[in-house]
Parts: sequence; structure tokens; C-alpha cells
Amino acid sequence: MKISEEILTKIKENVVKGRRNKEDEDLEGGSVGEPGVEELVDGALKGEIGPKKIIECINDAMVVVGKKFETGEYFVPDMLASAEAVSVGMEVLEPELLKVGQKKEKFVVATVEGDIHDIGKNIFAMMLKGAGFAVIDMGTDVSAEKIVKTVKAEDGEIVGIGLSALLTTTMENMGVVTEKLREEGMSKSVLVGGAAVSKEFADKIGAIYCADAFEGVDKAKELIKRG
Ligand code: B12
Repeated sequence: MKISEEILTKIKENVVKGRRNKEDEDLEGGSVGEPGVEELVDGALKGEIGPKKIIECINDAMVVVGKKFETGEYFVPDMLASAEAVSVGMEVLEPELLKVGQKKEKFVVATVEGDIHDIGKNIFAMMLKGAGFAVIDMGTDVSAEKIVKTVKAEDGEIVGIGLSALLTTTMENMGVVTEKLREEGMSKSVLVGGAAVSKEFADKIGAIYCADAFEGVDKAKELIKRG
């Protein structure tokens, strides 16, 4: 196995085990002293593995975590431990993703009402900042009213809105946002992403589907070009 593949495999394993850094135990109580996500992501960057590969690897790891939850092998605290390990890894990645200076184009991002999953939203927000956007990150569990109010207050300067949802139930709240924007006569482009969302759903609610954060940034840049 190539060194780069080996380190990505280790990042994946450690995200799945929820090991933030070398001080953490794994699920069996071992591995203390071995590199965790923090040290491995740092090592990957130093070994010239790009952030895109690292983010894809984190995504893969979380799919495994989700499957373990579905089959009853993992419980909510296990998912949380993996999420915390990802956050630590993202802190190491942040300076790499923020290398570009800020422009003035504003983008609003939020996880919709009822949903507290924020890893994907945070990755997208960080990458938008890295691409030079001024990001207004409204956080998680944000109501359609609040989102529309914020967009209204900043109107004229907002290039687009990025919404995230990971639950099939909360995803419907993305439609509430697009509906409210229409009611208020605001023709802002809405990008939607998150594991629950599909192209068909995005089309149905009049939003733009993004399979991942990279596609999201490309589409955000297209919005600027379109003016
Ligand atoms: C970690 C996790 C949690 C953590 C979240 C911690 C956190 N800070 O986010 C905790 C433990 C809190 C949690 C709670 C719950 N969870 Co949960 N969780 C997950 C898990 C394992 C990983 C999610 C994740 O972070 N993935 C990694 C990120 C990087 O992926 P992503 O968000 O999809 O983002 C990528 C793209 O989609 C995109 N993207 C995302 N958003 C956006 C937005 C825009 C605009 C753009 C452009 C791109 C973009 O960019 C990212 C990178 O490219 C998933 C499994 C899965 N496969 O998704 C289950 C999962 C989403 N959870 C699930 C469930 C059921 C729950 C709970 C209801 C469990 C419970 N019984 O309490 C609660 C609900 C809490 C709530 N009200 O929100 C189910 C949802 C089932 C469904 N179809 O609705 C899943 C799928 C697990 C499963 N297989 O059953 N969860």
C-alpha cells in the first residue's frame, strides 16, 4: 500500500473509532500513544495529501459510522465520538482551506430547523471562506423565519444561501425556506446538501442540489459569474 493510502486508511479507521488524538483509547481500551485523527491529518497534509482527499476520506468514515448505527452496533454516543474526532481533524485542516483572502460576496449557511448535524455544513462554510466568500454561518436547527429574516436584512449583498439537512424529516424544512423566500419575493439561489438530500428533492423545492461541498463551492462561484 502506498504511504498516502495508508495514512488515509488510518484516518478513516480512527474517525470510525472516535479517536481524536494519541491520548484517546479505542473502543477496546487500547491504542493509547498511537496517532489519532489530529496527528494523522497533520501528517497527511505534511505528506502533501490535499484537503479534498482528506475530506472524502472523512465522508467515507462517517458512512461506515452511519451503517454501524443502523445495524445497532453503534449508539448515539459512538456517532458523537466520531463527530468529535472529525471536528479535531477539521481544526487541523482549517488553515489549509482558508489560504485565500476574503472577498465581499456574502453567503448564508445553515442547518435547517430540527437538525443538529453540522459537520457537512461546517466543511462547506470553511471551503466557501477558503474560496473568498464572506460567510454568515447561522449554525444548526435554524428556522425558516430566521433564515429569511437574515437574508432580508443583508439583501442585495447575499449571493446565495446554503442549507444542510441529514434527516429525511428535517429535509422538508428546506422546502419551507424556499417557499418563504418566494412568498417574500426574494429570488435568491439556494444550494442544498447533506446525506438526506437528492437531486429530485432539490428540483421539487426549486433549489440547486450539491452532492458534496466541492460541488457547492463551484456552484457558488457560478452564481457570482451569473451576477
Ligand atoms: C455524526 C452523526 C450524528 C451526530 C451529529 C454530530 C454533529 N456535530 O454533526 C449526532 C450523534 C448528534 C447525531 C444525532 C442524530 N442522528 Co445522526 N448521524 C451522524 C452520521 C453518522 C454522520 C453525519 C456526518 O457528519 N457525515 C459526514 C459529513 C461530512 O457528511 P454530510 O453532512 O453529508 O456532508 C457532506 C455533503 O453532504 C455536503 N453537504 C452537507 N451539507 C451541505 C450543505 C450545502 C449547502 C452543500 C453545498 C453541501 C453540503 O458536504 C459534506 C462534504 O462534502 C450520519 C450517517 C451518514 N451516513 O450521514 C448519521 C445520521 C444522519 N443520523 C441519523 C439519525 C437517525 C440521528 C438521530 C435521530 C439519532 C437519535 N436516535 O437520536 C439524531 C438526530 C439529531 C438531530 N435532531 O439532528 C440517521 C438519519 C436517518 C434518516 N434518513 O433520517 C443517519 C443517516 C444514521 C443512520 N444511517 O441511521 N447524528
